[in-house]
Amino acid sequence: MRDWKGIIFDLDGVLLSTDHFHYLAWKALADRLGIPFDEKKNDLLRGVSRMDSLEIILGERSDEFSPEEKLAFATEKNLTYRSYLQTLTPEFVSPEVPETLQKLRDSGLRLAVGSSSKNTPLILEKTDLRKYFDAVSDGNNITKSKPDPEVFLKAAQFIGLDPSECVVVEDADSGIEAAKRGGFYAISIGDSVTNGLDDRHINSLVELL
Ligand code: B16
Ligand code: MG
Repeated sequence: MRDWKGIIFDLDGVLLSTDHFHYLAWKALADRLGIPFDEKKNDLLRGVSRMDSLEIILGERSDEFSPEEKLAFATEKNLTYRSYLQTLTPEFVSPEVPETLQKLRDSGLRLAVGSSSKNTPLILEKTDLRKYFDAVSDGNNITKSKPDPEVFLKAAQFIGLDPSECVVVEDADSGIEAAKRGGFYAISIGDSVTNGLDDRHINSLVELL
């Protein structure tokens, strides 16, 4: 690898996966509204903001609801999702994740989180992962969601580096596109990235070492 100075990690799908919690929370809402929703559709929501996810779920029925109703739906989903997040513990994270983060830090790299999720602070606290990062950029400090590069550009700014000096690790097409649009080297992980925009693919974070 080139002489990188920093690594920006997407949270959900990279450092841990709360996919199933998202699924259960959206499913409860979709069932109540009589809208079909399954795990395959849930996969389309990776890295997508909460309100954009809601629009994907409502689909053709989007026009039936007012902006106020949509906000209430998103809040309802988030309350269910957060009740699942309360069950998170450090053991929920694969042991190789903190081990790898510590080794990367020890090698002098600056580390940041770049996540669309407004629940990032809660997730990092419950899993005890916050201490590995020099900075966190998340859904609370951005106005434009992935595939806009804002969340990663802010992360790079927070750790005092230029995008050309940083790697982004992502599990979703929207995040890989955001990284490339921001001028970052983009590494995909898992099997959900299919847009072919990634510079490199890994199967485990250990490969970053
Ligand atoms: P919230 P990431 C993303 O996290 C999730 O992949 C996506 O499913 C979710 O809709 C989005 O965060 C917003 O999350 O409702 O908690 O603000 O992959 O960017 O870390
Ligand atoms: Mg993700």
